[in-house]
Amino acid sequence: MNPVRLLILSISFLLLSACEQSMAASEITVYKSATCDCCNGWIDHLKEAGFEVKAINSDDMIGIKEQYGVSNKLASCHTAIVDGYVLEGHVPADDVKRLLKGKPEIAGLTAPGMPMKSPGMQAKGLPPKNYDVLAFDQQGKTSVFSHY
Ligand SMILES: [Cu+2]
Repeated sequence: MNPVRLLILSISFLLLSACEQSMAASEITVYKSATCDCCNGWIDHLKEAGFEVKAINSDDMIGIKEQYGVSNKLASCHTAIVDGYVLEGHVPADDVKRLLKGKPEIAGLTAPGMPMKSPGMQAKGLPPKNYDVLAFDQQGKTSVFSHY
């Protein structure tokens, strides 16, 4: 094989593997207060579902929620960002996957408050139950994304 052809081949291989890497699970950045236990439970749930998670402790969660357009009514404990979307509170990993696949024109998803039967709030491995995950837009308008 001539060297130029070999070079082209290896470059395209490099590009291909870089591309595959970016297609792999998106990294989720989670802002939480240092003392939040259920936040860590949710982070474990995301990791188990295959997501890369970067957790950042903050002592200004109110400021972070303001910055990302999460109103009081929609607020929970942690605020996370993935691919430009906001994830507020105990949103199940399956919903995050559906969000990233469908890429709807919304600001993000929220599970307002602290639903007792949600990942991070209840014993590991139990299915989410008795709450709604809401999609919300820039104006704070909501619709039900998932019903558990
Ligand atoms: Cu919580």
